[in-house]
Amino acid sequence: MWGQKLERGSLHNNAEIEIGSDISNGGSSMILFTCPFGLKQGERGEGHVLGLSKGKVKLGQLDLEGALIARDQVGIQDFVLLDAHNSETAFLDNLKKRFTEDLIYTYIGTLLISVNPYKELDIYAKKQMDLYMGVNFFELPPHIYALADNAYHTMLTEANNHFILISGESGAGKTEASKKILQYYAVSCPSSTLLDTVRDRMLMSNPVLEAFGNAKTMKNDNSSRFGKYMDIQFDSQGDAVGGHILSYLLEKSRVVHQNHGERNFHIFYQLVEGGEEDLLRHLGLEKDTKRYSYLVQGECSNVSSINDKNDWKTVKNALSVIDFDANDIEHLFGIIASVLHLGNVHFDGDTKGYATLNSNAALRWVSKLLGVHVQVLHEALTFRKIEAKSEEVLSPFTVDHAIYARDALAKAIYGRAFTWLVNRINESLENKDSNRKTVIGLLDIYGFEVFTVNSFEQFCINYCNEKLQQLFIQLTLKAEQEEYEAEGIGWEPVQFFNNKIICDLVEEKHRGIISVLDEECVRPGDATDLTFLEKLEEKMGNHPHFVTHKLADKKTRKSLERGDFRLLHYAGEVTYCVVGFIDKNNDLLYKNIKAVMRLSKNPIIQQCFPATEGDSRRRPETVATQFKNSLLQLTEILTAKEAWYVRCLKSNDNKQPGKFDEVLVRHQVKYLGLMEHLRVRRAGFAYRRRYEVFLQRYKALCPATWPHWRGVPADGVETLVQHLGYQSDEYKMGRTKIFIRYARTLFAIEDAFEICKHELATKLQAKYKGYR
Ligand code: AD9
Ligand code: MG
Repeated sequence: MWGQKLERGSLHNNAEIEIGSDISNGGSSMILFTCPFGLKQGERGEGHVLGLSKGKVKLGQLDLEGALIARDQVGIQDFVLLDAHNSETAFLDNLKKRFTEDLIYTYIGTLLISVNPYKELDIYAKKQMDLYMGVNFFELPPHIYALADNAYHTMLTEANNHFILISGESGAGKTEASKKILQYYAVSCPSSTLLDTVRDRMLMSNPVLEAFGNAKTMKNDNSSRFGKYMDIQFDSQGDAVGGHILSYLLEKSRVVHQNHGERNFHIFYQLVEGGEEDLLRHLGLEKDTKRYSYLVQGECSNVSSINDKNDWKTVKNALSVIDFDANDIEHLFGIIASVLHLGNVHFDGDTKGYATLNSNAALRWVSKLLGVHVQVLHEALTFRKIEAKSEEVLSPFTVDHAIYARDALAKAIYGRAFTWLVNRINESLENKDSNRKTVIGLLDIYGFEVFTVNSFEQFCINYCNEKLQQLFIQLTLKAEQEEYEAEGIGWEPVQFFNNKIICDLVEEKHRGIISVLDEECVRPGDATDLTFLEKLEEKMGNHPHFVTHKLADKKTRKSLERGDFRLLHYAGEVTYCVVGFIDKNNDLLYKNIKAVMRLSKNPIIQQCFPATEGDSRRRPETVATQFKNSLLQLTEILTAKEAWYVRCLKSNDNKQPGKFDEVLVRHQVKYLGLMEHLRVRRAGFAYRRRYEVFLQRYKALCPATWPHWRGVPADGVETLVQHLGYQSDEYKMGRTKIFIRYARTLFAIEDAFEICKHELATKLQAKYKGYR
């Protein structure tokens, strides 16, 4: 029947269709058709077929009027079922086939691959959410909702914590995926009026954080410039009752500098373009982004895909849902406006080259909005306070120093206000009820990126992606294979590239790049970006993933500039320019500027610059080290949970709808380790449980194990699965666990369990009827 079109009306309820035997082997029971129940005439969609036995499909209650699309037109929806599972070309063909039909999702077992369509698809409406709710993973076509739903139901059944790791390079669709998951939970989980507030706030935290933490880059018009991990907390009934967000290293440098073709954070444009007249007047702003030095460097304030005016309204509304009152809003936007004014504070050199202010107007607005005295601020931006013996001496800044101090202040204000905002959102999402809670964590971090010039920020972002890839490898390829070995299950090891070597190169104590950088940052005297580079060359010169300009030709056959070094990352080569590494890693703010901020009358600034901060004599941790430690903590948070994966692929580099750039996608398939994952999945087992747990759950399905099994749990499980008629290739008995090869075997037993529960309940009801 495959490959041919059925006439309309030739299918009807409960008809049986012969299907290819490979489908029945793999456990998927899917048939695709153009006009399924629930879709309008002529609309194309995927429907599901219930029940599968011996190569025949029972169509259940679905109204299958319509024509079947031949299987080879839409590819295979789980790569585990792909015949040529070792062939990268077959893998790509399948992705492409599906992509061309707007089927952007494909599974490898329970891992979801998503290919960015760069166009709106009608697959995220309420009707699709309803369709996926509570349905077993492989019963419906692949979808981000299926993954979200499965994580949710597993969490409820097993009462444990989960996380969804969304990865892929910049612009691949991570943030969109994470929003879809959150929306799914918000709409699909049980509801009550009280909880609606929490739910709305969780949803509304997105536009706010995106406004303050996302920006247009050359890769993505809405690129995340911070990392975000969000726990969604559920109570034992499955209600979403609260949330908590952890944010990681915001790219603050963007506040004061943007490369050509890029923008500052969205919020600045939203405020200037969308802000109400009264508000703008109050903040001293003009309705013209070109007036502000911090907004014009990229020369692209207008972006066709972005509507700043509308987004402003969304953000204002979202802030009110998150419980910001008029005062908060006034103070928060006072800070945003003060940053814009600060950028317009310019300096001239006097005869000795010292900085003088060339106009007072901008500075007066800064001082008004931040609630600090204008003279004190003026002094802090043009003089440095040096403590000499018991005296304090004022030393004048050169113009360069003054600009440096001004920019450092702008970055500090924005960065700290962002942290304040995250904390404030967390307060509004907090659930104070101490009931038992389980969580699903959503990780959406900036993706791997390579620009023409790459700096400290790209170094941190790409290091972070190395860490996530390492986590993926550890949890899937490595742990999976080690478990088979430990359980004594016969196993042919799958070779894969382990990027631990690159993680070590960056983060190893005393020896990694971050350590070398930190050493240069504290070295008194003449440390510069170039001396840092020399130290790197000295220490890492021979490392297979590090390239200096001296060795560039030999290792990668591409030459390097003197001030550059190159890392051979898991996802490709990146050349980093060392200029700014030391400064950005130190992230110092002059003491007297901090002191001025501590006197601020703006309540948010007061919280951002607490009085206690100045007390410590200890040198604060550097930016890279703080980041490294926060990633370490994140890894610990994640490894304590059960993992689900969404691997996002970028379809092309031009943000073009429907274009599938094969070379680009092939590269991503390769470095993400998808082929290796498929190999492990195919040869491996979809499900495993400790004997005790398995027996406890399913013992009612076999008279010999119900209500109690009086022997060794492994024997009980063997008796149980024999009773259920498992074939020898369907499962393996390990040392402590049973391993089940196919998801369908598991679903069958779950279905049987549900029926059995129901029968038991009915019997019990009948038995006790007379007692009521
Ligand atoms: V970055 O690392 O933060 O720079 P992301 O987060 O991976 O990157 P994002 O989710 O922002 O990428 O997606 C980029 C753009 O692709 C979006 O703005 C959409 O225009 C487009 N996109 C991504 N996913 C989808 C989708 N499922 N449907 C339609 C999509 N468009
Ligand atoms: Mg993103």
